[in-house]
Amino acid sequence: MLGWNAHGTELVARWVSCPRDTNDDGICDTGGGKDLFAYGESNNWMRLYELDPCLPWAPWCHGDDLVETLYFPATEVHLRCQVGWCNEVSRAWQAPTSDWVTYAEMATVVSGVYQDGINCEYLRVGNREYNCYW
Ligand SMILES: [Ca+2]
Repeated sequence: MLGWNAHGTELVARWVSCPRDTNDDGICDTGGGKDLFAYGESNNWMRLYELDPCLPWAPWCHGDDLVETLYFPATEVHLRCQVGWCNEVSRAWQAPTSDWVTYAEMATVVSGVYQDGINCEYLRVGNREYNCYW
C-alpha cells in the first residue's frame, strides 16, 4: 500500500523528578518533563509479509510469506518539554540501511504528558516548594 501508515506505536515511561517551584511564585519550574532532553531508539526494523488468504479448498496454503526485514538507523529526537508535558517533535523520514526488495521509510514522532506519582504527593506534605502548578 502506498501512503502514510502508522505501523508501530510504542508507549514508554521515563522516571523524572517531582515538579518543584524554585522561585516561590507558585508555578513549578523544574522537574517533570523538564528533566527530559532527548529520546532515542537504536533497534529499528520492519518485517514485511505477502498476505495470502488460505481458503478451505487449498490445504497446501501455508499463509502469509515473509518478503523481507528492513533495518533502519538509530533515531534520536530532541524533546521540547515543559514541566507537565512534552510538545510533539519529530525526526525526518529515514531510509532503510539494509538492502531492500520492497521499500519503506520510518519517522519518529514523540510527545508526552507528565503523570504524577505517590512519591510526589508525599513530598508535598510539609514542603512548600513542591506545592505548585504546572
Ligand atoms: Ca516557579
